[in-house]
Amino acid sequence: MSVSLQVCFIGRSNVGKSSLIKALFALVPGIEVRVSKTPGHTKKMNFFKVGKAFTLVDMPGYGYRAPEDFTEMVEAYIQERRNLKRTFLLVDGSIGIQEADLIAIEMCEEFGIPYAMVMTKMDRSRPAVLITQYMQIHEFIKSRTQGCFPQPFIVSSLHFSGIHLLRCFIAHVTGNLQKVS
Ligand SMILES: Nc1nc2c(ncn2[C@@H]2O[C@H](COP(=O)(O)OP(=O)(O)OP(=O)(O)O)[C@@H](O)[C@H]2O)c(=O)[nH]1
Ligand SMILES: [Mg+2]
Repeated sequence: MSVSLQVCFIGRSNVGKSSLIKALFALVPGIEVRVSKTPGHTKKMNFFKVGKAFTLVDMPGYGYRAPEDFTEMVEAYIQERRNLKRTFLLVDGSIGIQEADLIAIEMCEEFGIPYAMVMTKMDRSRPAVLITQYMQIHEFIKSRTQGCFPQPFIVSSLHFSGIHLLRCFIAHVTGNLQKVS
């Protein structure tokens, strides 16, 4: 039996993982993602199938109010990583990389999994703050990571900014971008 290709979303609690999945694929039948103002809302890994194309994996958040079994649950999944094509590590665009993110980054680096950073909630920051954060994250990726895709995505799930580009990237990494002749 073939297992669907997967992409997963990790990040601190409340960074916007579930909201991003909703913004990306809410029109797909069966994708009903729960989001909440309360950090630590997603307690278990949730798998959402996008038809037969691929599966999205919504992770519980780490850091504040993370589930107690977070490390075992997520590390076990990441280590096994059958058919995991890309991991998206979400960072709050208005505050940048935090201490807790460094642990997640280390985990991705240690297990050698290809990952990309996504700056969330871009609607909350003034353009000057956003560009400063972007440059800092860009510099961090360049100087301190090996397995990270070189350019961070910038998104707002509220305003749907940057969503189309990320959707195309996911289609690309899962081999679903149709060739146009
Ligand atoms: N302004 C703004 N708010 C957002 C955006 N994305 C998410 N939020 C808000 O941030 C809060 C947390 O969103 P979730 O998507 O539940 O965050 P999460 O990372 O899944 O959180 P946990 O499951 O608790 O780890 C909610 O109140 C969302 O409405 C965004 O792009 N812009
Ligand atoms: Mg969630």
